[in-house]
Amino acid sequence: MQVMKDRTGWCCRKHVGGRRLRTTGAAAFAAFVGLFLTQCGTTDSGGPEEGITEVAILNFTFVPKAITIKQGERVRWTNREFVARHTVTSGNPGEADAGVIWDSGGLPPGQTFTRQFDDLGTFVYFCDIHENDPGMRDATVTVEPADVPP
Ligand SMILES: [Cu+2]
Repeated sequence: MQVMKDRTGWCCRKHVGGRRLRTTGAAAFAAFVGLFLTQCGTTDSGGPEEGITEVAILNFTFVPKAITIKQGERVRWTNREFVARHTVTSGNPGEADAGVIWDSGGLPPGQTFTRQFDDLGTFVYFCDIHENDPGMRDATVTVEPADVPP
């Protein structure tokens, strides 16, 4: 009899405790999902993305003109002109290496071109449309090993 009572009481407390735990867990999970969605939204709305370096194309110049990234990271060029189209073309204008590694083709204003750099080295590039503009040639992406401490 005594044992039965104890067992019942223990069972009830456990049951209540369990329900409370589940409620807390659900609230925590909802909060986690909310946080996750908020972070996703922030990323999608144009904030800085990890592993992507931004280069603007503005006033017939790549800005910044020389960047250094880690191996495996990406570079995203955005044409920020009002009218002019530009390209992001590897190599040097008029030389045999022009456009061999990559060539974005013509980018109208507002359009982006993204490329991942898996190979080490310094990659020179230019705009195939305005290759005689000083700001549109001799731009570089330097790729360093990912494990080099800053
Ligand atoms: Cu151009």
